[in-house]
Amino acid sequence: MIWNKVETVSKDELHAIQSERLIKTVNRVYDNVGYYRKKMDAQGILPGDIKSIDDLSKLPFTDKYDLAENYPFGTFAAPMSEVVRFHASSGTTGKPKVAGYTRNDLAVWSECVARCLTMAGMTKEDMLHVAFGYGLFTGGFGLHQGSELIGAATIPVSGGNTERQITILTDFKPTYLCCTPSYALYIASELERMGKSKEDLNLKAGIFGAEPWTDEMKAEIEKKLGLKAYDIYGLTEITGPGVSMCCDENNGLHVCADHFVPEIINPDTLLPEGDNTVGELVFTTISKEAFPLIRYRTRDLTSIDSSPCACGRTSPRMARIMGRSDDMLIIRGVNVFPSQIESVILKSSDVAPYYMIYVDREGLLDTMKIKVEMNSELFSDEVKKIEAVERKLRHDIESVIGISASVELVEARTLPRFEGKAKHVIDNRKLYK
Ligand code: DLL
Repeated sequence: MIWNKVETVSKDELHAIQSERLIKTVNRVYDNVGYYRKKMDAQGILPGDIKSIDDLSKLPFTDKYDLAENYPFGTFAAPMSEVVRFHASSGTTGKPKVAGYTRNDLAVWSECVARCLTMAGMTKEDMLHVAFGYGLFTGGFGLHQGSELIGAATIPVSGGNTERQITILTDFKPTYLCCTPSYALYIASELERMGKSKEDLNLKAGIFGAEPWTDEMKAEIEKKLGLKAYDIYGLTEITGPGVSMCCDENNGLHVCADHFVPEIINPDTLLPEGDNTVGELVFTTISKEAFPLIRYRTRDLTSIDSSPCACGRTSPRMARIMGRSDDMLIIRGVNVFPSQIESVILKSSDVAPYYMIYVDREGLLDTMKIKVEMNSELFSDEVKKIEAVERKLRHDIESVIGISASVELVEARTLPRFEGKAKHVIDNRKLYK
């Protein structure tokens, strides 16, 4: 099932929609936002130079530092009288990134989330348990609005209070659950601890996102909660969740490209990359009124595939996010993504899917220690067996990331649990400001 026929238009039709909307957006920001006018003037570009979407790469990039400099509302392109909502996300720059929405911006966002939920097979007959946080974070409100637009019965549980989440899951018996993948795993383990199982639930599918996760984690969640897991992607600056979502074919996330135009660039040369090459994802919003963004550098690393999908949608698909360029750890000169370590841990049946990565610097040498929780069977085993599992994990991790790391198995339930986005890395080297 497809929510909106625009998801299946031909390449030429999409090109025409994108071109018309880009031209409107460029005029809007040039006329209303000093920041964009100055940047375009400095590069000698006038709105008239943008004649179609093919001219996108003539426009300057925007990044989180530009937003911090113009905090909180300096890049808004609508008067405050038109703004009806704010959301914000904390940034590494110290200032939150603030998004403003007009009534129409909220309608477009809901429409995109409705498309995503439909990709997961949700209809008005379904019931959605929303365990994403409600508040400045976009997760709760975003999924909520899309679900109501479809007409599904929507439960605004928000994050936290896991026992209450489980009571609602077992009593209301929702057919869909949405939250971060790490919280889904936590809910599964608490369910077990409370002496319940997936048989007490009625979940058909789960819609998970807001943080990087792996295929192994997907398989683990599906097994433990007895559902089919879908990946939803988005970021506050672009709209929130609903920028893209995977369909049943599970071969990438369909981007709502009639509203958010994706590009992949090489983060070093800033030049556009072709299809199926990994690089930094950049978005231009072409229908937003309050907070349009031109060529916004997300720092997320992925690739784009524009070939048609067997589901019938023609929208470009992004591969599962492999990490953020600013989450990437450089350890002894080697680039390491936490997701690489996670996939090794999740393949081992001797440990639980809970881990923390500690990075330190001793003298001039970077060190990395990975703490992983044992599962209860291993915990009751003899020390020799535990040491053998530690050795195997150390070996497997080294062969995936290319450098050595120490591995320590710790008792079950001793590492932190996360109700929102998980934070798996503690970097004590203080290399960055
Ligand atoms: O996390 C919006 C969201 C809410 C998406 C609920 C999906 C579900 P921010 O807090 O601004 O917004 O964080 C955006 O989270 O740039 C990615 O690095 C990461 N992220 C979001 N979705 C995914 C995903 C929301 N499916 C940042 N896979 C983004 C990997 C994701 N990373």
